[in-house]
Amino acid sequence: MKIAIVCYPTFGGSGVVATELGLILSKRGHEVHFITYKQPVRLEQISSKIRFHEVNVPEYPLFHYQPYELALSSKLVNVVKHYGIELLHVHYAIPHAYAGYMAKKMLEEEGIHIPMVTTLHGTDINIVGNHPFYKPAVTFSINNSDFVTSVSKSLKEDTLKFFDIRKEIEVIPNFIDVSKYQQKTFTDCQRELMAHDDEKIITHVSNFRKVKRIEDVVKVFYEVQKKIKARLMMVGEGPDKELAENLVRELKISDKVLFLGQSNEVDKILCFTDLFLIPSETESFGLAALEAMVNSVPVISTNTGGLPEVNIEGYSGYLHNVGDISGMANSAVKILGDEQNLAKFKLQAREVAERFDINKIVPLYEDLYQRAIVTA
Ligand code: GMT
Repeated sequence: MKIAIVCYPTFGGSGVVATELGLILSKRGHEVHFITYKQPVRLEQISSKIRFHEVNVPEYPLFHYQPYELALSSKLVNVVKHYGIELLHVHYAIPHAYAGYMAKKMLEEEGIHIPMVTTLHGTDINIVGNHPFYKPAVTFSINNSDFVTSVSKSLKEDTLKFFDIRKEIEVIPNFIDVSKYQQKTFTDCQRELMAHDDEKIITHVSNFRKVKRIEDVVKVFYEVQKKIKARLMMVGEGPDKELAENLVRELKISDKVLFLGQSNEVDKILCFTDLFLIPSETESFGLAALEAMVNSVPVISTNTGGLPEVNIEGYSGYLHNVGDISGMANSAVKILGDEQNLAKFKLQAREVAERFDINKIVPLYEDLYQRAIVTA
């Protein structure tokens, strides 16, 4: 198949899912064209089966806001026509499905009928979509997609609850390439540069947005380090970083907390991590938790959104209500405080992650694409 993928090219989340999906589809013989404003972070290899088309938005002084959707839909029309694309897979209802719909309509004028699959990742539904201002555009974009998928059951339920949806939503969970994490080369980890042998390493990775509640990460760690020798690795950049840094100083734990910034080496950090914290307000899925688990790292998370579909209570980790600092800290101590228990949770975290192996999930997309192409 010849597939065009539209996504955000950013670190983490939907951008990573879309990029990894495109890469594996190309390895399985499909031709994949990425269309976005910047080369996606994980799209390292361009080949005859993988192309990248950059969306440029011409600057016109007349426009107060430069029209990205217009530029994207025009780019989509050109790429579909010139490369004989058979299917559009857009990640995010707005603005991508919105622009995709316009492209479809323009192509229909020329007698070209192309199906559009929209994957919902959460932020557009739970945060942006729920803002009444964007509601009509999100509803329209979903209802006018040919096929719609969501990354968790919980996100599907939320979408049906918040919007007037006439389309069937199929759940296709996010995935991880388990084969990339087969051998743990602990010697490469350089654990000793990060912590002493008798200290446990706790990690948080996110874009430090408000929804991630990174102050809760610091508060939970503060409680844990009173009982267990530990260090906290904070990986990422974002608007709430300063708040967390201030809190660390206030609590006088600066010597135990490292802010590592944005990193391309998250797997290396996870390799020496003992426990992962993700106390988010909501997560449609929680890819960061899955990335921790495939590295055999147990997870303490909140019990909102799709997190309970990824982190299994009492098995791969523990789940608590949003803001339940003492609950999360107690569970962390329960896992870290007993070496045998920690070893058991590490194995179990890995076992759960394997259920989301890319080779189990990608055929679900291929099957959907085939159905979409046949019905176009
Ligand atoms: O969580 C973020 O800030 C990034 C966001 C995105 O759009 O990339 O992540 C969303 O999509 C991911 C991939 O499907 C999910 O794993 C995240 O849970 C989801 N984030 C939220 O729902 C807050």
